[in-house]
Amino acid sequence: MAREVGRRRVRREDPPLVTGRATYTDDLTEPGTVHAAVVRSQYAHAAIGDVDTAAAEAIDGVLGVFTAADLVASGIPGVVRKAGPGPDAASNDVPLLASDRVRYAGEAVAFVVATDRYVAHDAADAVTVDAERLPAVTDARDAVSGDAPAVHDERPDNVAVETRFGDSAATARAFETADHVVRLDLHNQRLVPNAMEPRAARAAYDEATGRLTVTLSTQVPHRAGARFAAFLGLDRDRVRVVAPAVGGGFGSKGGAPYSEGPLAAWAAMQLGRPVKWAATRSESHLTDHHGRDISTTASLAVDADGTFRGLRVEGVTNVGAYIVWGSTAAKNLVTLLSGPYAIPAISGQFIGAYTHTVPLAPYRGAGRPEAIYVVERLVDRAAAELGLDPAELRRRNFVPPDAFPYETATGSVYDSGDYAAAMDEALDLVDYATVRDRRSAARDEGRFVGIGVSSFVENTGSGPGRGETARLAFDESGRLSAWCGTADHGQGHGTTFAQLLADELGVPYDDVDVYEGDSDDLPSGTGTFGSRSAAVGGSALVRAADAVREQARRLAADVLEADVADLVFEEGAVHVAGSPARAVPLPDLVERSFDAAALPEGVSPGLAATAEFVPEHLEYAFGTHVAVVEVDPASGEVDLQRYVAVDDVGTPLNPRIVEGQVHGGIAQGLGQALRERAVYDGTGTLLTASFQDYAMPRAADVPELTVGETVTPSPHTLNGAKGVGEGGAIGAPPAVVNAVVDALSPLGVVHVEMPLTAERVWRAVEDAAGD
Ligand code: MCN
Repeated sequence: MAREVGRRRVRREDPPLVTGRATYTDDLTEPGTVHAAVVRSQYAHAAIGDVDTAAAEAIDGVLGVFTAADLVASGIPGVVRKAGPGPDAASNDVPLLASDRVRYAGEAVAFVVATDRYVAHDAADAVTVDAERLPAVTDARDAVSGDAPAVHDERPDNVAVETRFGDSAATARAFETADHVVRLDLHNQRLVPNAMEPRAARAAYDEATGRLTVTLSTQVPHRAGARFAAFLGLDRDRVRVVAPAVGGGFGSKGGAPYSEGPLAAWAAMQLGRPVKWAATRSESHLTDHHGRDISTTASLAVDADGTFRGLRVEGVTNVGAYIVWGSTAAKNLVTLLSGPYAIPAISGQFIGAYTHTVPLAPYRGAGRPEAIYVVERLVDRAAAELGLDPAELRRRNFVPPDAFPYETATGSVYDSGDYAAAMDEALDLVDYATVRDRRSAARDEGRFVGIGVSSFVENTGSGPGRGETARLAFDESGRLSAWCGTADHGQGHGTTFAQLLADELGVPYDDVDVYEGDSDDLPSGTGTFGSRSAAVGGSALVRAADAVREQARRLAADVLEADVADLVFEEGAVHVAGSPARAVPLPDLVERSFDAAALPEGVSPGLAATAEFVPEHLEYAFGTHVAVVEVDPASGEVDLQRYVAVDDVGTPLNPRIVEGQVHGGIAQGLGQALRERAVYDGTGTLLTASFQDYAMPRAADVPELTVGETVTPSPHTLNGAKGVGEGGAIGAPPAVVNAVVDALSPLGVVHVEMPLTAERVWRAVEDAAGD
């Protein structure tokens, strides 16, 4: 049988998704469902007095208007605990509904339920909140300057988390003895996650069974179930969370403690009616936890021959009004500061600052793009100052292929890689030498062509210790059903996992059905984030397949009258070792497994197994991306002419899906590099609260992408896979910024802050001319 893994199968999940037939949470319209809307703070910072709900309650069709006082009166906590960012973070609870203070514009103050969605929104408008506006701070550095309003009275310095890392003495020695030091101040701007489908929840409580069913647009059904149970004081097994079709998440639906789902569940229990809430697009902009927002000052110590000696990074992260996952990004950032390079000494400090902005959470890459941006901008700066070719400088410092496993100065252990091979492939694909020649020729004509390289490494798999569960079962017709605790929300697990299992068990691809997204299906599950599903979920499936093969061998031993130890499972049949003709095909064994009379003693009917894979390590995917641009210094317009990406994701299960993931990531990375930015004004009002003001990349902004690969399997996963979901968003921003700075270097431009809008590029040119 031809191998399925490695085939470029078209995604089986696409037909319903692209023809509008998929069911998302907000499509659920069971009779009896009532609708919720949220009263939100207009102000970023205000003291809250009376919340007057009388006018709203008087509206026909309104079933309830709930405030923080109602939650407390009903005996539930009124807060969700922060998501546990670790011992280095200050602790805070996130209120479900604000009571005495609001801390960001859009924070929930009251929850309205009505028979009709429009009535619910009208009623929300009719609630009057007695709010005394207070001064706000939205910039992280301002927040910790000692001269800013306190976001939480108990932390007047606004420091939410503080992390020191690395050996500062070793770094100091490297800086003292190195030939050169290059330094850059960078800001990695705040982004809105912008999933296609805004967040949504529908909750129904069944009095008879005492079970709550929450249909939720989520990346983590099991985790969400645990959160709902804890919040409502229900036993964990009384809560079922189902994720139907989920229109993307990018981290924003990864289990952060949002208010609306738990409130819908609580209201459903109070009212005895199923309650549905779905965010409007503006609510998404205002309240989906944002990403990035880290300012750094970074220096690289480098010798004249280009050898990297040390790296020092100090940064301030804007965690927003509550620390939700705020230190995760900083932690990922620190662990990746070596990039793909051997840098002997790395140290620094990060502060997470509270501000009057929506909380920060992981967003595609979650600290990894921020780290690689710092490193890759510094590497290009060093190349420019040393007069070295940027690709050559990278090559001289890559961790060599014979050095794996390689432990970096910040404690990450890279599993496997050949970083130069990936870069060489990318340089070949873009035809680096020719582009560099064209760039020189263009300069002679007064045109500004630039080429930017970015090489990266990224931790994937979300290990160690965070496992995944999978279950396999054949039915009597011979079809294989697979359940996995990962939760597809656009990645194509149904296709890739079926391919994986087809090979593992020698069954036709079309006979494998993959199910995810229902917490009732499996005793435990972790979910989909951190590019972990292929590596960790895939390994759990392989382990379950191992167990099924073992069962098949035991059944075959009876049929073949052979010792189990002499039997081999191969190509969908069990045969006696050395005698392939003495074989029983799997379909026969499946049939036999349901014949109780034929089963050996102690063997239960059916071929089925549940297994867990708990990774002990992370897997480090890597790659090199190259952008070619032409910049018009008079207008500041950037013309992205070519984009080449070479990603090494270990063993690709489905290269077409890998490519699709790389494309998607690059589109988001280009969005960050060129267009997107969440902007708060000084009062804490989000100025970019709609697509009119927040510039998402469109199809026309993404050039034809040339995607290549190298393949270095991970020794840590059972299928050789590393993750791919975030690589594009990591590689693209530095590739584009490096290209634009390269193009403008003859004009003295050394840096342009993202997003590289025409105005910013033009100003950078003007500023350089004025220097
Ligand atoms: N894959 C593969 N071979 C590999 C690695 C992955 O064929 N060696 C396939 C997988 O089987 C899966 C897809 O590629 O179908 C992505 O796999 P993986 O890298 O394991 O990532 P996850 O499935 O765990 O998805 C999470 C990742 C993250 S962290 C973000 S953010 C992101 C991303 O996926 N958000 C997405 N891609 C997204 N794609 C869509 N459409 N929507 C999102 O919200």
